[in-house]
Amino acid sequence: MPTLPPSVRLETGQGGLPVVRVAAPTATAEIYLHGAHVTSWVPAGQRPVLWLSAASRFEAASAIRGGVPICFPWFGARAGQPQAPKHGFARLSDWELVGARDQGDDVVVELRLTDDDATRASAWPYVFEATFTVVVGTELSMTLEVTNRDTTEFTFEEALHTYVAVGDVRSTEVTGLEGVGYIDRSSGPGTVPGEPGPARFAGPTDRIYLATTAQTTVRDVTGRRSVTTLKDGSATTVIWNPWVDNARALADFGDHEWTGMVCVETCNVRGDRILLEPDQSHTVAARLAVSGLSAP
Ligand code: TA6
Repeated sequence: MPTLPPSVRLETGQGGLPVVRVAAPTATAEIYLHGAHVTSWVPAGQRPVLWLSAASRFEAASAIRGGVPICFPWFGARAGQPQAPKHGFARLSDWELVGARDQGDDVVVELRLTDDDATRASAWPYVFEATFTVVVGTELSMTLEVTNRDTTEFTFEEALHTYVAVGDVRSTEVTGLEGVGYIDRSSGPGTVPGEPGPARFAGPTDRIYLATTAQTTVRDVTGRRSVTTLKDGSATTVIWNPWVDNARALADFGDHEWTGMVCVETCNVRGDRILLEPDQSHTVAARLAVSGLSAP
């Protein structure tokens, strides 16, 4: 167990799972070791920025519903491997707490996941090291670095599957993806041409925007605030809201909770997946900032 500064405590969280509780001068946060899952970030004077389902399971066999699940080393279903867990094994794995430190008014927490017998027997059997660094402050910065420790090349997909809390998704828009083509998973596998305006939500929405490194902003009109995501090392952005029927179908998602969230995910998936030769590393990062709503 690493030595922790007074701003960081390792405690027992929901379901008896270990949780890192951070109290920085400018924000609080919670990070479960199960999945290296950031479940809460609350900058001083703000409401929680991350959405977390009241129906979430907190148990070893399940992913936490809300916060920031890490999808790795594949996204969605694993092609040809129906038994493989959706979105990879990282969000179901127990990560190691490597250390934590104060950095000015911010707090830095570092977690690590490496291959083990279970991952080597999985649909992605490679030797790897993944480090997840979270900086908690007026911004929330999350950086996932993956290193190939194997003797052969490998490819992987990844997503920081961020659930943003909003006042009402029906009056929320996401800017920054104008003109970017996307795969509309609600309607079919083909790529749809980009739209001139912001993304708005009027039904089930599950879109994979390919080849975009752009910053996005969630403009939450009802909640009267904006949440901006600046990304680095990411070529794909996914947005998701399940709407009525899909939310009902998910056991760990309250029937009426869909109005209060939208996922804006910093990813490298499908054609944007990452190839690493032995000893090479790749880093993907998302930096979230919150502000009052400015005029469009
Ligand atoms: O990122 C969008 C998505 O892949 C959707 O298709 C939707 O199913 C969502 O993730 C949640 O997946 P989960 O496995 O957590 O239920």
